[in-house]
Parts: sequence; structure tokens; C-alpha cells
Amino acid sequence: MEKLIREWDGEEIITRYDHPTGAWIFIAIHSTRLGPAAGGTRMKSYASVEDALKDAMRLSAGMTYKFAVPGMPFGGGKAVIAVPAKLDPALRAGLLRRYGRLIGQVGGLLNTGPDLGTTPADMDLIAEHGSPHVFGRTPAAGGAGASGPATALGVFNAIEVVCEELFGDTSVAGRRVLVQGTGSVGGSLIGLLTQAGARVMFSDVDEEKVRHFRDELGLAYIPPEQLFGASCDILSPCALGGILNADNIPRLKCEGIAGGANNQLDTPEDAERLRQRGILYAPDFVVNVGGAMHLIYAETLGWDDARIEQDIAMTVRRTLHQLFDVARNEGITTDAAAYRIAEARLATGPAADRPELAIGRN
Ligand code: PPY
Repeated sequence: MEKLIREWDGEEIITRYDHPTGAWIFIAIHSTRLGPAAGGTRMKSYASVEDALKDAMRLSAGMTYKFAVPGMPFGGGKAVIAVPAKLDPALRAGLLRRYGRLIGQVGGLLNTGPDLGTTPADMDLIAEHGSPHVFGRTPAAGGAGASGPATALGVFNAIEVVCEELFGDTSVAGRRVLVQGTGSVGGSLIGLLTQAGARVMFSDVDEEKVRHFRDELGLAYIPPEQLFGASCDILSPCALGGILNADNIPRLKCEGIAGGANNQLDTPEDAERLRQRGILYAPDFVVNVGGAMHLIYAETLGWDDARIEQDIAMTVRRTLHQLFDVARNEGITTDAAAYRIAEARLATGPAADRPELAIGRN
């Protein structure tokens, strides 16, 4: 763990051991170069405490680049609450409240919100002591609520841009899109794709979800073990990260990839593996920015849904076109192009075009 922290390129890690539950809390601040750090709180159990720390570090770096590509004035951070495999549900609220106190104590170092394993209702508990640094509370408590649908809207726009780049036509009508994971993002995305006339296929490990999407909605189901060999136009990973690797990339039968999951590539080299296979990869942190935009724009600027949706569509389309151009012109991977755009922004500093964005205004 010492080595991990020493060699990390981020700014700081705050660690808390929660005695009543045995949970480890890591707040990772990767960069405040462009503004106050923002990023969700992930709650899950990990194989080891070190894995939890690694996840927090990796996810917070992802947030830095997520904000940097479109030039949003925020820094990258993320928190992980690593809970024991069998956390007594009765202890959960207390844990969230103590975590909220910590968020309040570190006063604005991390502006957090929901992530995998946490919900708007959890944010309400965290906000009791963590306000105003908690996004995504329930609408009843004055928050912007779930961000899955907004993320899905960005993913949908990304899929259209990928289709345009691959097939010269932005429409998804008739395209075979395979959605991995039908949670809050994947489920909303399936709705948007179906409406637009795409031939939607899906994969999920949850029996109940399979029953719903296959048996009730009549969508084509691909069992998880066949996911990577399934023939489709676009693969859309909307479940856990790290799913594209040296083992499965050679087997992929898709032409493009655009999904909502964070950290889809197992290692940075996987971007080159995809490029060599001629598969167009839309970098995850560019594609899935819609969730963060929803939370921040609704809660700091008070924008209504229609305006936010318009801005998400525009931002995702603009940044993807820009980075596909860079990748094509420079002969580099789309991932490298995204990092190049982000690094350029990090080098010049925050954009002056959105000075009205400030956390804690309302
Ligand atoms: C993500 O997009 O992965 C997030 O973590 C979203 C987010 C953005 C800003 C505050 C809290 C969560």
C-alpha cells in the first residue's frame, strides 16, 4: 500500500477505518488543477483492502480526464467504501452518516454523489453532515436524483457518432447494438435505442433482468459467456469496468464500442489492440460524462432537464468528433487522442467560459 500511494500521480488519499462495520473508506483526490474535485462514492466489497484503494485511485483519475476533455471546471476525485462481504443492513445507515461527517470535515475536498452501490437515498443520509458537497440526493430532498438516464443519453449520442464514423450515417436504425448490463444506464439506453429503431441485443447476469428484457420486451439475449464472440455492429459495455482485455479483444465481432461503464479497458495497451483490430473505441470517460453533467448542472446552475439533455448531446458529439479527428490525423488510438486533449486542457488550466459553475451555490 505504501508503494501504491507513493507512486500514484494523484494529489492525496484520505483513509478512514470504520470500526462499527469494519469498512475501509478511501477518498482519492487525483487532481484539483481545473477546479474542486468531484466524483461519486462507490460502495462494494473487494477481495482486498489494497484492491479498494487501487479502485479509488483509478476511478478518481478517470474523473480528472472526464472533466478535462470537455473543459468542465472540476477536478478528479472518487471515494470508495469497501464493506465486508456480509454487511449487516442495519449498520448501513450509520456507516453512511459517519462517512457524511467525514465529507463535511474535509469540507469540499471531494464533492460526491452516487456511484456503483450507492443511491440517491444514500446521498440523503450522507448529506445530513456532508452538505453542500453531496450531489444526487433524492428529488424529495432537493437533489437531482439518479443520473443513469442522463448517462444513457450521452452513450446513445456516442453510439450515433460512432455509427457516423464507421458507416457514414448517424442513424442507429437497423444497427445491431449489444448492451452489456441492463442497470440504470443500460436499461435507459435500451429504451433510447429501441425507440430509434436499433436492433437491440443485451446481456446480463441477473435472472430477473433477463426475464424482463428477453421475455417481456422480446429483446435478443446473449448469455454472458457468449458476449465477446457475439456478432454485432456496436458493443456497449454498461456494467463493470476492466472488461476488455488481451484475451477477449481478439474474439470480438463488433465494429465499434461505446458504453457507459467506467474504465472499460483492462490495461492501456488494450486501446492499441482494438485499433489494430479495426474496432472503433469511443473512450469511456468521454462517452459517460452525461451523469456528471446532470448532477452538476442541475444542482449548481439549476438548469432544467431539457437544457441539460441538449448540453449532454452536444458535448458528447463535439468531443467525440474532435478526438476521432485527432486519432485519424495522428495515427494514434482514440484513447490516446482523448488523453492528449485532456492533457492539453490540464496544461492550460480551467476554461474561463463557465465561471458561473460553483459548487455549493444552492
Ligand atoms: C461519474 O461520472 O463517474 C461520477 O462519479 C459522477 C459524479 C460527478 C460529480 C459528483 C458526483 C458524481
